Amino acid sequence: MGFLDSIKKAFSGNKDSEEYLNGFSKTNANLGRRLRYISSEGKVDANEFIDELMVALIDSDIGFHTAEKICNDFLNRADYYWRVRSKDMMMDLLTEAMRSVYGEDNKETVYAEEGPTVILMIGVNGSGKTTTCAKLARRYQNEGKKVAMAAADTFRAGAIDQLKQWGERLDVPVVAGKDNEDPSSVLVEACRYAKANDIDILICDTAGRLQTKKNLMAELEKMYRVVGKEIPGAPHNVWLVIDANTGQNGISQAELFNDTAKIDGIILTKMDGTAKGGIVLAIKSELGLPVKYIGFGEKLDDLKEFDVDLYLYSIIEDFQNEH
Ligand SMILES: Nc1nc2c(ncn2[C@@H]2O[C@H](COP(=O)(O)OP(=O)(O)O)[C@@H](O)[C@H]2O)c(=O)[nH]1
Ligand SMILES: [Mg+2]
Repeated sequence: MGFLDSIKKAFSGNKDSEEYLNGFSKTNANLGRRLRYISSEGKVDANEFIDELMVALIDSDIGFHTAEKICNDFLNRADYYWRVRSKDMMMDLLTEAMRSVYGEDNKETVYAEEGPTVILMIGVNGSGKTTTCAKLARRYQNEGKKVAMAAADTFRAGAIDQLKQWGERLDVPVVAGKDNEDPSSVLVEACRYAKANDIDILICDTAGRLQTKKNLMAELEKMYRVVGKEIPGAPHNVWLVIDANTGQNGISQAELFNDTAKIDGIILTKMDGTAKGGIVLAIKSELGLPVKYIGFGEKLDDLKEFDVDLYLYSIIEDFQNEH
């Protein structure tokens, strides 16, 4: 069985396959369609093929360096087969090259052995942090966990009420401070609440100010320190939320945060509105950070765990269409 067949099989058997295909439909319509065109039997020249492949990958926001890695990996694999130039074989080798450049999924979610597990959500304003807190709360609730949320974004007007409203809808307690209160003091209060109420998972929504590296570092360090004092080992998971539409700018944001403080994973939101789904590969290969979840919409259930095989198949699926 070829590589493409194996991910197609994984795709068909997965419960999230339909949401993935819908969520990545714009990327697929762009990348998958173009791959279909450039891999068609007519193309004879390897250089011409690689040039077009580079452009198609970059247009999906895979990023120059990662696109180059994929092309080189592909060429190494394709060398022997080049003369055969079967369309399916090309695609087989290309998806295998993408999978290989993605590498291994290197980080599992960490759960506290005892007491509350703390998840800290960070990221710039508008990236989707508050909405994603609610979506995560729903997921953990569905798993039978006792969940609480902390409204530690005390800077953005309306942010506290927004989280409180989600809390009411979900029937999840929200520990909130007052506007302009120090976010760290809200986190302390939330940790104490979680300990006193046997909470399994505490999800903390934080402020997302774009600021200088030095201030950002000081603010994040303080937050990590105070929760670590209240609950040993906390924050167990720090997830950076990025709006997929921001493309290469999102990668720069991730770089800034990653240089500044410990980040365990990325949550990419608003994938439903963009053709730039290649950003997943760029984040993993350029920053070494795994994508944990993908946001496919504004509703509570529109958050799916990231799965690399499902992802790869969904962004190139259109390749298989006959037109
Ligand atoms: N289409 C879509 N919209 C989203 C997604 N995630 C968040 N949003 C919307 O993006 C906007 C900003 O989200 P919010 O959670 O307030 O961002 P925050 O400032 O980082 O807390 C809101 O209108 C959300 O409904 C997603 O995955 N898809
Ligand atoms: Mg918010």
